[in-house]
Amino acid sequence: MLIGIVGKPSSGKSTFLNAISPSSDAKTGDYPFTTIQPNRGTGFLRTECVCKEYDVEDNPRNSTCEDGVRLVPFQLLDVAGLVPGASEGKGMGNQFLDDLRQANLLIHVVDLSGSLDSEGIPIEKGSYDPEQDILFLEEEIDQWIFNILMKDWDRLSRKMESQRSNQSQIAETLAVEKLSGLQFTKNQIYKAILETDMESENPRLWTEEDLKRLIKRIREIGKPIVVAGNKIDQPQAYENYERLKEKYDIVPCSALTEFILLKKAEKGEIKYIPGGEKLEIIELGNEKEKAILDQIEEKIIKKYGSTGVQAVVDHAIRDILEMIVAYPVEDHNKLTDNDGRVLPDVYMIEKGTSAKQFAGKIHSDFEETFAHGILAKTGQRIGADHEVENRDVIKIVAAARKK
Ligand SMILES: Nc1nc2c(ncn2[C@@H]2O[C@H](COP(=O)(O)OP(=O)(O)OP(=O)(O)O)[C@@H](O)[C@H]2O)c(=O)[nH]1
Ligand SMILES: [Mg+2]
Repeated sequence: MLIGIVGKPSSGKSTFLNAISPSSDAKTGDYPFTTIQPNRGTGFLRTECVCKEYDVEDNPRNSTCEDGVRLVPFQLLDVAGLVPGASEGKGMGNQFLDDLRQANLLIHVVDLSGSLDSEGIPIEKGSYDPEQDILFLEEEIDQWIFNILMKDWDRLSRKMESQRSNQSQIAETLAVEKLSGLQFTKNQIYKAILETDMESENPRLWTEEDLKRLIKRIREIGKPIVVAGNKIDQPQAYENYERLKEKYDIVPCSALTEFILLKKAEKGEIKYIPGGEKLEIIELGNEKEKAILDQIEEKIIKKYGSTGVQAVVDHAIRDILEMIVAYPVEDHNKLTDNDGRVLPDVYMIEKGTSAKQFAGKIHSDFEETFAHGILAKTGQRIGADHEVENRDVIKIVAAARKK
């Protein structure tokens, strides 16, 4: 799974990446376009591991387990800043968004303190309304997708007209010929077509306005945007958050604070679990340092519950993408793979995934050869359509491969 990090210059995208991905060391700076080439990273979803429930010592392979917390990795991509008019070539343009074709979701990092203009240039603190960023970024992303769809639209719409395609076939054609590279599936496109009042059944008669509404809906379904209200450590951010949270789904955060805490924990100065609700000061360093940490505790952790960075990711993966986790094993009694590793792997899957689809995630051959599954908890046999539940441990039994 890939999550893209987008936003205007200097909103804190690279800082956010560094705060969420321990292996990342992306360059950050208080001037626009610090990032030009995309930075990659790995983030982790923190889930309660099943090892405690089964009372086993696990031996993870595709993930890690720390004190009963299973860290499930996912990929992150931090790209160059986006400014209004990017789709017409302003700023760095939006060509670099092509790197985000594979993204399942976008995190929009917004400067909630309102201290940067729309192009990321520092201005008087609190003088910019962050709502503008939420609106323009959606427009630019939609325009990017629109431009991809419009390349060759004449030919494609004529083809669908001549084939007298129905809505399901239109969705199929759009998916296969245009939008699958952007991770949009036929089902998502079909849903969007049904939910959007198109002027005509015939795509060639769709107006530009129709197409824009359709794209917006496809994007909302297939590449949702989660707003990370960043820089809550700054003045005015709280007021902006209180005002905007009524209207938008925003998770308040301070990427810089999370990053500072992680570094201090690495040095052993504090005890801090990433995304944690509390920090424990071990070595005080000096009084000034202690005062900074006290401020962080008082003004951020106590006020907002955490620095919010992990909360953004949790909200994105659990609530918006509706991902759950499940553990495949070879031996459902010992919970091991063929090499005797206990609970080696865990997979993030969409809620509603069937046992057969889950099998296909583990190994593409498995979806075809799926015979049945066995639930470790009960020993119950499950069929292809059985819906996998969060934290299930499952043995997949494959039939001999069809020739
Ligand atoms: N106070 C405060 N500053 C932050 C926070 N997050 C990032 N910054 C600062 O904002 C500036 C820009 O951060 P970057 O992470 O480089 O921003 P960016 O969005 O990657 O910028 P570009 O790569 O230029 O598009 C840096 O000086 C960061 O230290 C935050 O949560 N609070
Ligand atoms: Mg950057």
